[in-house]
Amino acid sequence: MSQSMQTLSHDRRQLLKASALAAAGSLVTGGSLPVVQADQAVDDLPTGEGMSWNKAPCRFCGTGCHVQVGVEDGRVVAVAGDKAADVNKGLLCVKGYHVGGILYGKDRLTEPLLRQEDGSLKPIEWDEAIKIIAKRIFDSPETFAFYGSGQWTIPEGYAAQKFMKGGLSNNHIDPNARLCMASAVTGFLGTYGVDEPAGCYQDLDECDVLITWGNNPAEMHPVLFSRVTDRRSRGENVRIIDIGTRRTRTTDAANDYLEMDSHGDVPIALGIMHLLIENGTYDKSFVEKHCNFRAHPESGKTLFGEAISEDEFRKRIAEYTPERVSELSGLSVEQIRMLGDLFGDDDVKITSLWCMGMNQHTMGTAINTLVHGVHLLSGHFGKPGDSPTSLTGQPSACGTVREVGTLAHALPGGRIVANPEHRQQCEGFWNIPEGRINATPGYHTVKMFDQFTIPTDEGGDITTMFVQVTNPGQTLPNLNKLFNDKKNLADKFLIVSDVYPTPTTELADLILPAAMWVEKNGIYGNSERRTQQWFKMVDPPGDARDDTWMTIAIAHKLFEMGHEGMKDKDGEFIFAVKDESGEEVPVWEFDRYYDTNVDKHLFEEYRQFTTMKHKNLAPYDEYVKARGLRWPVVEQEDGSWRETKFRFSGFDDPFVAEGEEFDFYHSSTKDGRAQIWFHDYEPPPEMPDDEYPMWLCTGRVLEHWHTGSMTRRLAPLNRAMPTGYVEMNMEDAKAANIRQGEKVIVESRRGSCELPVWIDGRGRPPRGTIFVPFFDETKLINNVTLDEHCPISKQPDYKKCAARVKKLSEVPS
Ligand SMILES: Nc1nc2c(c(=O)[nH]1)N[C@H]1C(S)=C(S)[C@@H](COP(=O)(O)OP(=O)(O)OC[C@H]3O[C@@H](n4cnc5c(=O)[nH]c(N)nc54)[C@H](O)[C@@H]3O)O[C@H]1N2
Ligand SMILES: Nc1nc2c(c(=O)[nH]1)N[C@H]1C(S)=C(S)[C@@H](COP(=O)(O)OP(=O)(O)OC[C@H]3O[C@@H](n4cnc5c(=O)[nH]c(N)nc54)[C@H](O)[C@@H]3O)O[C@H]1N2
Ligand code: SF4
Ligand SMILES: [Mo]
Repeated sequence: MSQSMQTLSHDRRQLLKASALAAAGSLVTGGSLPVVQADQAVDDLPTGEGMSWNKAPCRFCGTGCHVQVGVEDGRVVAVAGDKAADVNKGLLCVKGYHVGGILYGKDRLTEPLLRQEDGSLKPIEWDEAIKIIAKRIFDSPETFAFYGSGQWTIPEGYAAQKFMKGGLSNNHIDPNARLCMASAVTGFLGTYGVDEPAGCYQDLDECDVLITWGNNPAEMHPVLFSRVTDRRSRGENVRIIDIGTRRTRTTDAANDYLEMDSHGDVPIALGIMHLLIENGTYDKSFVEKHCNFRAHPESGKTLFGEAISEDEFRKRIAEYTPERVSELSGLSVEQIRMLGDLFGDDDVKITSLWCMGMNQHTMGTAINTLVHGVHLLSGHFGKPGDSPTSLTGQPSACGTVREVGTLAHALPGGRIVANPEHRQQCEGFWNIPEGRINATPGYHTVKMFDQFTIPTDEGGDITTMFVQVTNPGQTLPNLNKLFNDKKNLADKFLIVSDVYPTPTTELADLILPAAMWVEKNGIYGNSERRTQQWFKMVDPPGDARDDTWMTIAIAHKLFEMGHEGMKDKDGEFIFAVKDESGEEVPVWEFDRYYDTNVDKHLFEEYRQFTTMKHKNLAPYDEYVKARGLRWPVVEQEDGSWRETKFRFSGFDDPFVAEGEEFDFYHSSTKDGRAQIWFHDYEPPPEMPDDEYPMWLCTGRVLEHWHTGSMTRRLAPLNRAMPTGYVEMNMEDAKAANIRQGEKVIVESRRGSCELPVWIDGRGRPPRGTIFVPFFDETKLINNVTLDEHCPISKQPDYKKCAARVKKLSEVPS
């Protein structure tokens, strides 16, 4: 919590929170949409004495806007939207506008801190910290786990990946993106045989219809959403259809709002396909040439399923009549027919967007493949503006997690540990002995934390965990099961690298102060396959250091201790970096770390992995010049590098043979075709009942980034949104005699959380449903949420569980 809030008296704090809620509310009724600072776009950046400007991607969301960062006297003093950037053309949202301030919160972590037996924290030297970690790993390498992030830079994730899989022969590495993008990944793999969107943001400039499938881009990808709303202000006609479980700021901009029940997306997608077949309006020629039909075998669910015939598909989809779909989804028969007719119309270009509503879902893989299927079956695919586009949330969930493969089952460049050829290729690139990479996938996030918080003598076989750039003590689902028990387990050791104190550092045994954003070199990969590079511009505070350096320093300590895995085939350190004269640079010593560009060395090494899945990257120096490049990036005859906007489409993708219209060249059926899946609807694992009668959905707000660790330290953002709250429907509140601003308890079978009520606030949930954002570390809603997950992607469902709202007066004291 920020200093100023801690010192306020209780009463005054309540008053301030209530008035700030009201202020935030009035912004909404003003209908300003979205919050973009156009006047921040500057043509000629001021270059006063001593002031220098340089480019960087924004630290926050997966949109990947570029900012210009103004530095004076070693401090970031200004941030402006970057006009040269194709993503945002000079615009920023409120978070981007304030991003510079995240470096300067008063309570930055500045020295390593070791927890003492009495619970206090003692500052220690880096050397000691690195030794403690290396010793724990050396003593028990197989019970060590690395929990990382879609906010890792590409080199950070690559170093962690190589350290674990290429060094320790240990696959227990997984990122927070498991909670975020896992179902999108399995959806892409199941459909196209290869991950990540075919289209790009240009789809938003060219679509006639934009459908949001339960996401809220007006708040979560605001600059991207403004690309669409801006077209309207230029007189273009873009129809926005918002399918959601609650009204949001996106709804305010929509022509149609289709309110579905939780989990209603699955029957809706099935219903659209039913109508396309029934009405004969599907794209026969596209399907015949480019698609197969697919379903799970009877023996159980698998990522790639088995082939079914078109007749079989027709038979199964016949069951999803508009009437049945209406019952399952909560949409009216007319609304479902409207969607069916829309997709049956060849003359409109339709872009679908989705994010956490579809990914955080116990049918996450299924609904992802179904929405791809709707587009494939209708032929609304592969032309600018006509595209199924999954949006990514974190700034480098694509670049670092999905491409570098920092997941328990994956290897860089789309490879997997279970495939012997893939292991061999990686062992080759890394020049490590054959057989070093472990063939068994490690623990996925939920399992990893389960094993960490189960006592060792009861089978909890993860004993040391290193957490970088993520805050699981606030964001794991079901904290009482997966995190909070750590405090009673003396033999489990939690190492946390962060920039501020958080609920995770609260339980850490060793806290490492990290350098952040432009305090270090970095590379991110955004939601449209765009790889973006930046340079270090200012020094980190105190003794804070780069995350990549931490990993390399630990690896080198292990090397010194004689750990065989830290050597390559020639006995050299696996992270050896040579300068131009062939001299080894001791990059494990922090004062020598910037003698060379470690990011560039790691990136050039990593680049070799990327061609197998045709995700080719250009040399590092090309990214220094550009405001990001979308892969595949291929070298032209004249030596220049060309990016790709539309994959699989002959008119743009360099890997589609001349003259071909489409080629799904990583097809899982090896015939150049994409898969149209059938899945039967399955109800959510927990539904409201007499005891817990409300649906609880959780998510985000415009002003805050996830756990608020950075944005709650920015006064303007914190003032605009000072506290967590529970959104309630007016009628539900009336029925329970609950007043605006009143504090209530939201509880489920797993835990509870006290929150002020916001009736008909920024988001407006329908009767029987409530919504709680998770940014407020003083109000941990993840004590209440559910850890049930999709059986294929292992991504948990934070969007629905059964809960009840109690007045404080009803709670026995
Ligand atoms: N301001 C801000 N922007 C961010 C972030 C942030 O923290 N703050 N985080 C970034 C990250 S990492 C992510 S992942 C994205 C998330 O971006 P979004 O997914 O757009 O946002 P959420 O608030 O997580 O999702 C809330 C929505 O889930 C929908 N939902 C609930 N149940 C269902 C269902 O059964 N099916 C479907 N289809 N939808 C349902 C509801 O309609 C609800 O409005 O935002 C990114 N952008
Ligand atoms: N209830 C609920 N829970 C959710 C979700 C939901 O919708 N509902 N969504 C899930 C999703 S989609 C996501 S992506 C996750 C996000 O969950 P987290 O990743 O846990 O949340 P963040 O706040 O982004 O955590 C990033 C941490 O890194 C720190 N940090 C910033 N920069 C640096 C750096 O350079 N180095 C280091 N070492 N640390 C740094 C920040 O201070 C912060 O503590 O939450 C998941 N949890
Ligand atoms: S839309 Fe996302 S990337 Fe762009 S300025 Fe806002 S937070 Fe940053
Ligand atoms: Mo996310």
